[in-house]
Amino acid sequence: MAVEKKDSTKPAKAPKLADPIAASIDVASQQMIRRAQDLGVDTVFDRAVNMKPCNIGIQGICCKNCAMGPCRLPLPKGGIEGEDTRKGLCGATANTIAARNFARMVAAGVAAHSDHGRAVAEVFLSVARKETEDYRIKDPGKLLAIAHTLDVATTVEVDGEQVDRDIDEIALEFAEKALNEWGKAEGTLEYLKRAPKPLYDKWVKNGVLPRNIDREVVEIMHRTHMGVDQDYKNLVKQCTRASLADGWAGSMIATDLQDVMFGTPSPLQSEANIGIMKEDHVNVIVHGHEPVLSEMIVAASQSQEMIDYAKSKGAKGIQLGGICCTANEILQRHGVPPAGNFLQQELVIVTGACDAMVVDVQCVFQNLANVAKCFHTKLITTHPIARMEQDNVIHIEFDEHHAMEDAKRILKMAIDNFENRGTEVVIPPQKATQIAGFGVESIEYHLGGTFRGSYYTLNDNIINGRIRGGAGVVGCNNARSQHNNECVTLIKELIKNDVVVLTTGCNAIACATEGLLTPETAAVYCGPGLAEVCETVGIPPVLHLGSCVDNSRILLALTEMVKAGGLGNDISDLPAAGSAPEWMSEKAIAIGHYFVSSGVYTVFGGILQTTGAPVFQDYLFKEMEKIYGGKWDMHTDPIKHAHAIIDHIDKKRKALGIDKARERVLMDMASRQALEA
Ligand code: SF4
Ligand code: MSK
Repeated sequence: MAVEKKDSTKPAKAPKLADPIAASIDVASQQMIRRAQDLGVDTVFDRAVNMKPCNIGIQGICCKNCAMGPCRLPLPKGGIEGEDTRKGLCGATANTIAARNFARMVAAGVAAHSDHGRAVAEVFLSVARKETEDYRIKDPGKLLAIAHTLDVATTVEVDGEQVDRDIDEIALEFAEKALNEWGKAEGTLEYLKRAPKPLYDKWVKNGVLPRNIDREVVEIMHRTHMGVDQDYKNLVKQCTRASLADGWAGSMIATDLQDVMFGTPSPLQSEANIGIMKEDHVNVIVHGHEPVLSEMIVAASQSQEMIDYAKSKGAKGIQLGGICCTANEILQRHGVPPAGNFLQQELVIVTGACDAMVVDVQCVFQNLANVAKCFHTKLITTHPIARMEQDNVIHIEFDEHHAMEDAKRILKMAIDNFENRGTEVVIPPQKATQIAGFGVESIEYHLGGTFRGSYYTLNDNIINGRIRGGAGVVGCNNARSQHNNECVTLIKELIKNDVVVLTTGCNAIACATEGLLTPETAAVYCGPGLAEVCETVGIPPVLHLGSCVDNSRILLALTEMVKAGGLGNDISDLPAAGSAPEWMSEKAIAIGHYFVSSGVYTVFGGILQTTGAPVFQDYLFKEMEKIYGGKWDMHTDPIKHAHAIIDHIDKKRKALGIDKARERVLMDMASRQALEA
C-alpha cells in the first residue's frame, strides 16, 4: 500500500481560535478571551476547540490499569444486542472497566477534599497546642456545638457540680480525635452519626460505614488494581464507603474547623467578576482551595504596614480577589470579592493588572505559568504538594508556624511588582453585587428568627407549597460547554418554578457574576411562591453556602430539614435534589456519590464517563435508589435537567401528601373566589 508522505515544507496549520461569544455568556470573559487572542496568548477556550475528547475515554471504557493495555471496549454500532461480549485482555468486562474508572475518580476526589481537611485539622492542632500565634479560635461557640460529634465533653464535674471545661482543653482533645479519623485502627467514623438516624441505619445495614478516611481511599486503589475487584456492584459499594468518608467526615471536619478558626460565615455583601480588579491598586489574586494561607493574606493586606508599603510604591492600596474555592472561603468570611471562577483563571492575568497570583491546591491550570510569562504577573505556588515545572514560577512554601511572615513576604513581592506593569492594562468594567455568607446556622436564623431559630419555617413554606422544594446546585465549569450557561440557565428555571437553590463552588461564583445572589433577584426571576418568601424574609432565592468542602453544609441543612419535621423521616423523603451542571473535577464525582448515598437524586450536566457500560450505568441510575433512596442521573440540556429535578420534587411532594397544598397556593384570585363562592 502506498503511504502518503507528509510534506515537511508545508507550514503547520495555525491553531483554531475560540469564538468568544460561544465560549462564555459573561461579557467580561468574552472581552478577555478576545484580548488574549489579539495578543497571541492561548487560553483554555482556544485549546478546547483544537483538542476534542477521546470518544472511548469519555464513555469510561478504556482501561490502562496494566501494561497489557490500554484495552478499549467501544460499544458496537447500533448498541448491544444479546450478550455483551466485550472484554479486555484479562477478561475485564465493560462494567468492570467503567466501574474501576469511576471508583478511581471517587478516590481522587475524596483524597483531595479530605487531604484539605487533614491540613486544616493539623493547623487546628497547632493552634490548640499554642504552637502558632497567627491563628486562634475565632468561634468558640461552634467548637462547643460540634464537640459532641467526637465525644468531647464540654463540662467537667467539680465538687459534684458540672462546670464549663477550659476551651483550650476542649480544642486539644477535639483536634487529636479529629486527626485520628484519618487513620484510626478500629471502629468506624464518628462524624457520620450527624446524619439522620434512618440514614445511618441504612449505612449500617448495607455495611458501608467508613472505617477511616485514608483506608477507604487506599482500598479503592487496591480493589481497582488489575485482577482484584471484578464485580461492579461491589466496587460501587466501596465508592459509597469512601465518598461518605468525604462528605460526612473529611469535608465536614474541614468546614467545621475552618469555621472554628476563621469564623462561621454570616450573610454579607460583596461583588463578583473580573471588574473587581482596580487599575490603581496592587491586585493580588488567590486561587485554589485551602483557606489557611489566604486567611493570613487577607489579614496582612489589611495591616497598615502593607497598605503604607503599597502607597510608597505608587498604588492607592491593595485589592485582593479570588478564583475558585479559595475565593469562596475568603468571600464567605471577609467579603473579599471573587474575580472569577474556574474558567476565568487565565483571564484575570490577561487584564495585565494582576500583580501576583498566589495558588495553593486543586483546580489550578498549569498554563497559568505560560500566561503569566506574557505579562508581568508573579505566579507563586505555596504548597509542597503542588508545584509547577515552568521556570517563571516562584515557590514560597507556606508554613502555619510563621504564617503572617509568609503572607507579608508574598504581598511585598506583589507590591514590588506593581511598577512593572505594562501600559496596556485592560480591566473589563463588569462586576455584580452579591449577598453571600450563608450556612446552616444563618439559614436557621433567617428563616426561623431569633426566638424560633429552626428549619420549621422553611419546612412550613414547603409544606404549604410556596416553596416547591430545594436543590443543591454545585460544582465547576467545563470548557466543553459554554462557560456559566448551564449553571445559570438551570438555576433560573428552578427558581422560576419555586425551587430554592443552595449553591457552592464555581457554580456559586457563576450565579454571583450573573447577579442571581441578591434578594432583588426574587422579583425578577422567581415563581410567585418563592418570590413571596424571599421578599418577606429578605434573602436571595439562591443561597451561597461556600466552597467545595462546604457541600457538607448542604448535607447538614438537609438533616436539619428532616429534624424540623413534617417532610418525612429521612433525607430521601425530602422534596430535594442535587445537581452539578458544568462539572469537570473528580471531586464532583465524589460529591455526587455521597449525595446519592445519602438519599439525594443527583443530576449531572455534560456527560458522565459511564455511558459505555450500560449495565453499570443502570446500577447507578436506577438500582442505587432501592438501597439508599438516591440515584444518579445525567442531562446535557439545562432546561431538561431542571425539569428532571422539578419532576422528582413533585414526586416526593406527592409521596408526602403535600402536593394538594401547592395546587391551592398556586390558584389565582379568580379561582379562589370561585371556590369560596
Ligand atoms: Fe486490559 Fe485487563 Fe490490563 Fe485493564 S487490567 S489494561 S482490561 S488487561
Ligand atoms: S473550585 S472543583 S472547579 S467547583 Fe472548588 Fe470550582 Fe470545581 Fe474546582
